[in-house]
Amino acid sequence: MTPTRLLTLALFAAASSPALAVSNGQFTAGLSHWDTLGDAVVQGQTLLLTSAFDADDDAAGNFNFSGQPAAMALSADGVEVFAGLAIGALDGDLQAAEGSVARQQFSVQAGDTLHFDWQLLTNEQGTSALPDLGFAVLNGQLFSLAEALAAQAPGEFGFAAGTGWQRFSYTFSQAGLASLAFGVVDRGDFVTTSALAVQNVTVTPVPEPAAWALVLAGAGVLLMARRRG
Ligand SMILES: [Ca+2]
Ligand SMILES: [Ca+2]
Repeated sequence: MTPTRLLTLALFAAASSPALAVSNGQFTAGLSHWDTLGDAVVQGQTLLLTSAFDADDDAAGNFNFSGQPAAMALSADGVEVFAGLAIGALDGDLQAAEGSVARQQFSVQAGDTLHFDWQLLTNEQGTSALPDLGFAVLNGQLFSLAEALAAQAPGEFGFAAGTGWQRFSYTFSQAGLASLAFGVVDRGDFVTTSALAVQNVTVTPVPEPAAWALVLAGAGVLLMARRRG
């Protein structure tokens, strides 16, 4: 095998391994490969999860997008359990009431990094605003993304306010099956809807050591060949 051929093969191996771990993370196939609870829809390439039970949740109009009601929190078949949490785990100073969740399991290698872009949207505003919560859960660990009170930017999808788009990143320390969930809950009461918008769920693979060893070996052989020539 020529040094150039070896290097080409090695570069191909480094670039192509392993395959992307998350299925339909761009939501181009709607909700395919995602398990959902409550009000979940895909609009464009954005997953939208709301805390709207029905049209009566909001004086500002109907913020239920799917026709499926938000699910109860503090219930054995409710929001926390579906997300891989203990009942009550989404409570703050005020109790979680109802909301929606999307989840997926996928395989990762140690060193792989999960990314997704998110934004909390809400109609909770002003002095009576309640701390509705947007959250993510990885392998049972809760990550509080934002409370509604942090939404100071203009909203999208008809919501009064939003946090603006932000990026979540997490690097796995161990290989295995990863359980990802994200969602949103009303807290303190059942009304005045909040939503979690999610885009671009991807896992960036760590290059496999064997592949990089081949790359370096190939580069070394090329250098030696050039010196001789
Ligand atoms: Ca609600
Ligand atoms: Ca609310």
